[in-house]
Amino acid sequence: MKFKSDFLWGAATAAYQVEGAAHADGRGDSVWDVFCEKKGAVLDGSSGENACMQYEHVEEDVALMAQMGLKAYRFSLSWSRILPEGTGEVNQKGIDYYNHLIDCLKAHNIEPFVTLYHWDLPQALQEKGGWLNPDSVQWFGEYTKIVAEAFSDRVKYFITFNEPQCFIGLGYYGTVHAPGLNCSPREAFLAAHHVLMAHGLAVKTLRKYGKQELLIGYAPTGRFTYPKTNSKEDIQAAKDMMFHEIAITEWEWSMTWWSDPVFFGKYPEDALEQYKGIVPDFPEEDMELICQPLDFVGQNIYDGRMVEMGKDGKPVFSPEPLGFAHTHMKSPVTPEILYWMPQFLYERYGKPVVVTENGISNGDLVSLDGKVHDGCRIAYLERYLQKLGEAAELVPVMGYFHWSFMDNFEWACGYQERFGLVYVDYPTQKRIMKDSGYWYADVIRTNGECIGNSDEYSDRCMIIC
Ligand code: GCO
Repeated sequence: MKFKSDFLWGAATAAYQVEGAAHADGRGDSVWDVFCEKKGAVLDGSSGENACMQYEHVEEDVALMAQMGLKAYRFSLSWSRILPEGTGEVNQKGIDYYNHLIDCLKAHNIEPFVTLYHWDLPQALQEKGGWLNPDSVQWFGEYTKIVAEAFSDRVKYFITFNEPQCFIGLGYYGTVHAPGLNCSPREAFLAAHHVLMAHGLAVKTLRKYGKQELLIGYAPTGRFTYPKTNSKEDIQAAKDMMFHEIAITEWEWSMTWWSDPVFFGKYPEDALEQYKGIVPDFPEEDMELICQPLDFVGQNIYDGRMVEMGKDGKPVFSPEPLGFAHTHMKSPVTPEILYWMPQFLYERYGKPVVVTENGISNGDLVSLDGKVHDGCRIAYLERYLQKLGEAAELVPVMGYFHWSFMDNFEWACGYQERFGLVYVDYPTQKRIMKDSGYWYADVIRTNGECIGNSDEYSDRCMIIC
């Protein structure tokens, strides 16, 4: 058996992408509510105002998860639903909503995997400077304490931050995501540092106020690489590129800038050297706070780039062959990344690995038979999961979360990209389990044994990537 018998087969979503009910029951605005109002900010002019209305479809959605046989559901909490002003008064209706979701999941034996922060800072806190304000660390601590007290009797798994690379890289440093600040490099380093401190404080707070022994992780992303061949040189080249070169050239997208401090208590030396004079001088106590023991290495992994050892002993990217497969969103399809990344992560950080996100956007459409024959997603998943299975034979891999459980609001791309195992017809809020959802149910039921034997599905699948 490739996957352990208690392997966590899951699927993921995020609050702003699925909940809707953006102005219901006392929820305060988040930075995304405000950002979506800016003309041109979101491709189709949409927002998460209604999204999938999971707020009103909890039972139906959890029933679909149960039908799929999900062992775990990863979702995030909307901070401004719980604390409309970010700090201070708690909105009981927000707590009630998550209690209901958690209870429904538990009733179906689905493990809730709670992400504290998936990009939706309360707008009230953004107006005080957001992550640029050093107080943001304490704001996050206060929010985490409320979460621990309210939910940790039933929730065992927590993730602090989702992809800080994106909300700092695209939202602070850049303008593509909320709040779209376009700040200076020094400010971006500062905001990033506060986020890392908030992560550390959240871990401490969860451990202190948790009502049971909790399993805590973090879900960053990064620019990933894999070796062109199995040679020692190419493997080394892939690691050099990912762990060193990328942190030097693109710190905000690198893995090591965001994960080394969390696991080692220090920023990567070579990158620090590169950005000398721009990175503020951070005191040692900050680094100690950031570095709290974690129970697993969570990582969102979609794709990577192939690397080989150059003639001068320096790593180089290998060119993509013509016609290389890409998703609807134009991301490369590189299944090898789920073979190599768990090994690289385990080797560097020494903790069991959880793939906290992986999946494909596809141009899904409903066939005349009323079904969604998303053969392309099955082909993608089959290849990726086969590679994950090979990795799981070599290093500890605890779980896999498909992004996404259902189609949803894809940030600045609006509703144009469909990532779900469940199709959502937004005007009617009707859900249709896609072929990939039925296929994933088989994967879960057989604990991965059916991967590689999907003829039954490929026969009836139309490929519309
Ligand atoms: C991310 C986020 C998700 C996205 C998904 C597809 O990884 O960017 O966690 O919210 O929707 O990744 O782009």
